Parts: sequence; C-alpha cells; structure tokens
Amino acid sequence: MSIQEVATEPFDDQKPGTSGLRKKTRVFMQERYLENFVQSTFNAIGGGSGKTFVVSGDGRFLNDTAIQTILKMALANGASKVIVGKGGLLSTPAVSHLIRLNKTDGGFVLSASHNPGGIDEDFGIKFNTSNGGPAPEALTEKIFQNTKSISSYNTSDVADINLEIAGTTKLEGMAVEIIDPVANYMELMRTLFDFDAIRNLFSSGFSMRFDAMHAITGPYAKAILEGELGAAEGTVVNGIPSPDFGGGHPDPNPIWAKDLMSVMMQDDGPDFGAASDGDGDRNMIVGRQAYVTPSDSLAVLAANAHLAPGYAKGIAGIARSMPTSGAADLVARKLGIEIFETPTGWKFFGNLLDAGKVSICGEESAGTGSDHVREKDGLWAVLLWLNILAVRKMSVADLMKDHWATYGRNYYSRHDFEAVPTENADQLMQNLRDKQESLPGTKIGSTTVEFADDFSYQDPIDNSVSAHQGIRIGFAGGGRAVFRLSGTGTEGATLRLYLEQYVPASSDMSIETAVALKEVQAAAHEVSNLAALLGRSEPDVVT
Ligand code: G16
Repeated sequence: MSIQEVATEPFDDQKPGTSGLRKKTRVFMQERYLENFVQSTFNAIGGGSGKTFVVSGDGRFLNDTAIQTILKMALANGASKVIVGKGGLLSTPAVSHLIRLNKTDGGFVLSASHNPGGIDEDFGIKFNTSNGGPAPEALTEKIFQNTKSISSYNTSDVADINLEIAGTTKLEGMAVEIIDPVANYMELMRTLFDFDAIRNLFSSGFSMRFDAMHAITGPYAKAILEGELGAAEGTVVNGIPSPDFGGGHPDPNPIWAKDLMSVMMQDDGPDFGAASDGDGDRNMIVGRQAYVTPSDSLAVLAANAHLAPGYAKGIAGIARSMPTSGAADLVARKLGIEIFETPTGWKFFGNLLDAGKVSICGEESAGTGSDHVREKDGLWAVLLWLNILAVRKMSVADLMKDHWATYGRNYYSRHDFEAVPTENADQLMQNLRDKQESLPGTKIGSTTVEFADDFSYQDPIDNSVSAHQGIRIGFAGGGRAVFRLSGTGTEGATLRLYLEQYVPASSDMSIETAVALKEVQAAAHEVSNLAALLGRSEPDVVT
C-alpha cells in the first residue's frame, strides 16, 4: 500500500449551500471533484491525523464509490478509525447519533436530501462536526476558501472495502468498522418514547401507513414500526432504498408523497400517515383527512412533548427557522419558555441545543428534531406523534382542532418558483431589500405593511452574525410574507414565497388555506412585482 499526494487544481463552484455541497451527480463524477472537497475539509479541521469519523449516505447513485474514495483519503490523511453503516447506508440523524455516541471527530454525510437521485440527478456531501451537527458557517466558509486554493490531495491505493459485511477491518493503520445502520438508533428511540404505549395503540387496531419513498428510512421504519412496535406488516411502503428513489423525488410533502396523501384522504383511510425523505431527516405528518403543516407539527410536538418519557420534565425552549410560522411561538409563550427565530438551516440550531437553551427545533421545510441528536430527525417526529396519540387517545384531526381552539391557527403555505434565471431572482430580492425600510405604513391592496426587514441573526452563544437571510414583511391583521432564495437547489434559482395568516382561536377554523391566505398572497405579489420579474405568477410547487 502506498500513500500518494496527488496534484490537483481548484474548481470554482464548491461553495457549500444551506446543507453542504449539492450538485448534479455528473459534476461530482468529474475527476478530482469529490477529492478536492474532502481534502479541503480535512485541511479545514486541522488534518485527519489520529481522528475518527463516521462516513455513510442515503444510498443514492454514487454513494458506494464516494465512500470508497473517502475511506482511502481518510487513511492517507492519517485517520485512526472510520465507522460506516452496512451497505454504506445511514440516515442523517443516525450519523449524528453515531458521531455523538462514539465521540468521533465528525462525519461525512453523502446525500442531496430530498433532491432526486441518479446519474442525471443530484448528489451531495456535508461535513458534520463532533457535536453531531452540520458544520457551522465559519467552518463551511473555511472549507470553501480551501477549495479555491487546493493544489494536492492525499489518497492511498488500498483495495475497496466490502461494505456489506459487518465487523472491523484494518486498513493499514486505520480501522474500518461496518455496523448495523439501525441498531444504535433504535436504542436511542427506546430511551425517548413509551414503546409499550405505542405497542398498545397498534394492538388496539390503530392503522398507519409510512411511505419511505424508496429512501433511507425504509429499513429503520420496518425494524422499529413493524418489528418492534407491532404495526401491521405492510405499514411501511416503498421501504427498500434505491439509488434513484424509484425515479421520484424523495421529498415528503403533499406533492411528492401524492400516493400517501390520496390514501389518507379517503373516508376509510388509515388513522395515521407519515413519510420521510432521501436521507431520513425530514418528515410529513398526515391524519385521516387531516394534513398537518410542518409548522403546526412543530407546535403540536412542543405543546405535547412532556407526554413522552424523554421530555417528561418539560422542554427548555423552542427554536424555529425564520420562515416557519409563528405557531410554535404561541406554545412557547403559554409554556413560559424561550422561542428563538434562526435563519434557515439546521446548523443554526446547533449552538442553542449544545447550550441547553432549546430542546425542540423545527422548520417549515418538514424538519423537526430535538436535543437527542444535532440533525432534524424524520422518524423521531413520527414516533413522538405516535406517543402523543397513544396518550391523548384522539384522532389527528381532533388533536389539531383542539390545538387551534387553544392557540388560534397560523394558516400557512409555501410557494416555490423553481429554476428561475438567477439574475431575475436576485433582482426581485434586491428590489425588496432596497425598499424594505420605506414599506411600513404603506397600503398594499387591501392591507397595510406593519413591518419589513432583511432578516439578520446574531447567534446568542458565539455572537456570529448571519445577515441577508430573507425579507420578512408583516401585514396588519396577522399576515406575513417572507421572500427567500433556496440554498439547496442545483438548477438556476428557486424563489420561495412563504405565506402566513394568523386567525385567533375564536374564529372560524374551517376556511380553506388558500382562501385564508388570499389577501397576503396578493399583497406579496404586488409588493415584489413578482409576475413582471419572473414572467409568471403561478408557483411550480405549493406545499
Ligand atoms: C436543508 C437544511 C434545512 C433547511 C433546508 C432549506 O434541508 O438541512 O435545515 O431548512 O435545507 O432548504 P432551502 O434552502 O432549499 O429552502 P435538507 O433536508 O435539504 O438537508
């Protein structure tokens, strides 16, 4: 075996986005592309010498090849041990847990999350630090700077490791431990939830459908829901991870999880439905004829978390990303705990969780999680919902009605305008930035602007500032519109328009979401001149 220092040249497009580096798979297949990024990461963390890492992915096309590349580079960079899920598979929350459990120096997650997979679709890589969470901005920036000046990378000529056989292999000075992807994660879930109560719920005839979307949560859901908790066989559908996710988008929302939605909307549909994404960190929750928005799900979980053993002492605080609705704020107020509004990206929750300031976090983009790991966790959310339903003994629809009757309802919807020419999207954002200061007091359509800003966040723990995180516009009467450019797309720009309308508990809660949001939507379009700038006014995806 020999270690080689291979000469390389920088690529000019390796800036990590909201969640690591995401590109078309063929971009990653270019010679030296992955190697440059991995070496830039090793260099940014002070080298790999004597360090331990977790390396795995969601099984999408290129997963195995990328793992072999990283193992050879880890060896050449002096790592002492790498833990890999059998078959190269681990969900993102499971990686986070393993980093923490084994006190490793970090981990590489290979995934493009909810983006489709395949040779002509998307691939991605993200580095998580020793707290189990995505690298903070200071580190991703350092990695990016390194990618611009890299001149060589280290690798070795050892043979590929067989990832299918559990056990430890010695690669010269480095141990490679192949482990069961599910076992440790299931043990963690057992410490948080009342498995007996959930088992009783299923044995009482409670029915469920979990759509794993041909992605990583299949094996986890099968083992936990059907194997351990006694859900009927066949509860988990699309449960075998495939490199192209069955040709679909593994994105758990009513658009991409359409089959699940239509089953759940039937009169005799299952009691409870859920789906998770490519790498298992996102979730969708739906009851019989009752879709729960991610923002509402966060609020319900926070309000009822104490019913699960892991949170029986109550929660310390809640954090939500800025575009997420204010439903969780109302829960925090009632519980007398702090609520934090952070920029989009799970990495912004890390410091708050580490400092014990918050126990539960969530995002409108279908992510919820807690201090048990440092990633959002799709199956965790599903299990907490099941625990709550087992204790409260009511349907999802009734639970939502009860929640809104207590707190009022934050009607919410996200409109995505995809593959927009970057300059048009930038122009729209710049125009809003230029005029936001003069907006308060302006009448727009049938409403009036109460506040407007370009969201800036100062981390309360390390005081770092993240500016330009999206334009927030608040309207009279509880409406809010947020404009933001996606940081996870791989084609042109995606403009996200987030719409929210609060209605107090005494109001009629049966109005349709689109109707409740009509006024704020019209005002948002008018204030941004959206139709003229984008050349269309209909979004591609409404969730
Ligand atoms: C990633 C981050 C999330 C974030 C989302 C936003 O999700 O992990 O914290 O909410 O991106 O995406 P965008 O910038 O496109 O709005 P994931 O599931 O893709 O890793």
